[in-house]
Amino acid sequence: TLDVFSKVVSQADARGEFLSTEQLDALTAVVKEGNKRLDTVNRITSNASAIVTNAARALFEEQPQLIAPGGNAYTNRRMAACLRDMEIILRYVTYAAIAGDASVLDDRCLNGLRETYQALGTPGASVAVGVGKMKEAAINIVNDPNGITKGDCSSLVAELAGYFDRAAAAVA
Ligand code: PEB
Repeated sequence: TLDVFSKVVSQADARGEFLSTEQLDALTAVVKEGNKRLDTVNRITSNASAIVTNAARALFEEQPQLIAPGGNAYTNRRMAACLRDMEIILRYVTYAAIAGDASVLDDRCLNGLRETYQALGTPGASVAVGVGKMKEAAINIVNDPNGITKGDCSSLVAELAGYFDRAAAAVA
C-alpha cells in the first residue's frame, strides 16, 4: 500500500526517470493543502461513531426489512457486524484520505469484499446505500465553517467523495 509520494516515486522508478515537473507540482499542491487534509481526517475521525450510527439508522429507516425478523441486520450479532463493517469502511476511507491515495482502501478493505458479501448473503447494495449516507455526513462535517480557518476545500472534498464512491461501487 502506498501514499501519494511513494506512488509517484515508484512510477518514476519503474521508468528510470527523475520526477517530472507535473509530478513535483502535484506533490507541492499536496504539501500546501496538508493542513486542510489533516483537518479533514481529524474531523471525520473524531465524529466516526456518530457518522456510522446515524448512517445505519437512516439505512434501516429506508430499508426496514433489514432489521425485521429474518433480515440481514436482525439479531444483535448481525446488527453489531453491520455497524462494525460500516466503521471498518469509514476507517479505511480516512486512511486513503490521509495518504492521498486509494491503494490502502483497495488492498486491505475492498478487495474481495463483494464476494465476501455474496458468500454471506449480505446485500451489498444495502451496504453501498449505508456508505453513501456516511459520505454525506462526512462531507457535511468537513465543510462545517465553524471553528476553522475558511478556505477552499473543494478539491479535497471531491477526493474524499471519490473514496466513498469507490467503496460503494465495490459492493453495490
Ligand atoms: C466484512 N462482514 C461480515 C463478515 C466479514 C465482513 C468478513 C463475516 C465474518 C463476521 O461476521 O465477522 N470484515 C468486514 C470488512 C472487512 C473485514 C468490511 C474489511 C477489512 O475484515 N448487514 C446488513 C447491512 C450490512 C450488514 C446491509 C451495512 O443488513 C453487514 C451493514 N456483515 C454484515 C452482517 C454480517 C456481516 C459479516 C449482518 C453478518 C452476516 C451473518 O453472519 O449473517
